[in-house]
Amino acid sequence: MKAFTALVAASGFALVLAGCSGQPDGPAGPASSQAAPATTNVPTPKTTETAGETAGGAAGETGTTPAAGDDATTDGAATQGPSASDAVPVLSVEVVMDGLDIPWDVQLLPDGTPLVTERPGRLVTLGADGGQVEVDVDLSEVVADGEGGLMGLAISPGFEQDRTFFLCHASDAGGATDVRVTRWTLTDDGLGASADGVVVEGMPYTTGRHSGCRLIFTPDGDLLVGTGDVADDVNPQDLTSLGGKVLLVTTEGEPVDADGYVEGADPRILTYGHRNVQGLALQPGTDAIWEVEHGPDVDDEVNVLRPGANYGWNPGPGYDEGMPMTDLDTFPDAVEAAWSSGDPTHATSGAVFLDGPQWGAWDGALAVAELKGSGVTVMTVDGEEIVDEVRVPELDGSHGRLRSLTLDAGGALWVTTSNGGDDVVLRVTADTDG
Ligand SMILES: [Ca+2]
Repeated sequence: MKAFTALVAASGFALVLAGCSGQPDGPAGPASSQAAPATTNVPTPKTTETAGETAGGAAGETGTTPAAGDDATTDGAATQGPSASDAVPVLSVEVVMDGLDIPWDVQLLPDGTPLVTERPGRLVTLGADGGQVEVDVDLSEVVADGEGGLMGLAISPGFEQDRTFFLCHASDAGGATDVRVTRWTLTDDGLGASADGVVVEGMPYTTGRHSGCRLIFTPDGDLLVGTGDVADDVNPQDLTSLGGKVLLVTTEGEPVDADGYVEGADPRILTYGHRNVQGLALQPGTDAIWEVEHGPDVDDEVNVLRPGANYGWNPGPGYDEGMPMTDLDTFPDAVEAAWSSGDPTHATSGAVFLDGPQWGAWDGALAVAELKGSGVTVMTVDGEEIVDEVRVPELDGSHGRLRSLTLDAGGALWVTTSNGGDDVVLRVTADTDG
């Protein structure tokens, strides 16, 4: 951690995470966050056979058993201590939005209103009457194919002033298809949006496979962008390619440190050697960025990011998926994963740190969603070590494949499903009093 802190300090990338919930909202708490329904509204399980990760039939983490309820992880209750505050919480699960098609990301505006990206290229919200409505925005440049399409979403930390949000998506606006981050302005009524420029372009794209593309803000107001290797054997270790990386840029797309983090690299590259970054999460109370990526047939990874570090994926030549996720033989300095799934993979996707006393024993733990595993695993963290893991029983196989996790200002957990039809957005509240 010292080395990380030194690198962070040297780069001017000072993380101040007090009170950070991993959700880039402003301080205004949504009124709705405290108005959690008291009922345990667990809907009819939607675990029927559905499309894989992609309609295009990509393999690997795309999975052919989306509702299998992978049970490779432990299922016991965490035992952290005797006090009530250390109790494992009881969760209430509410369906907030439904009838969606691969809702890739959900983020909350400062007033608590959700914005949801659907991978085919739609942006959906809740209107003033609480009804579900598609945002009127021209997303015709979005290329939706396989795993690619409209993916990550981040709300500006200054949204109340600038009404700005950011999208990460495949695009044909530049001629050849690439993956890019674009900036948008939401109308005052929240029902429309207009384009406000390109932040990062030229992230590679091939078939849609391994397209990334997770966005989160740092507490300094800069953007972290998790990218995929697009199933190309060169990208992860190619320091001129933006594929298989985590990028750190300003909201104008400039490198936060003009000198960069990796010698000889594009200065926007914070870390490299990733396969397909699916989750990024800021750890409350520390200066650590955690990252989740898909392994091939084995070894999904959870990593703690250190600026400039190599995370060891090098599938060449010929995109050999038998190569290790962290190739220490070739790259002795590569950073080993904080957690690895082993065999089989769960197709770990979104991640967020749970934060708030209502989470009891899980307060401060890393929650990781699983596509193939069709659930959420809560990983108890001690510093940079994962010391325990437990599957969340209320979400274990209950809603099929789960994609993204976001914490709202009140500490409730928002979850998107990824079943490829009649998908939902869930809001999960915790209680340790019962
Ligand atoms: Ca690795």
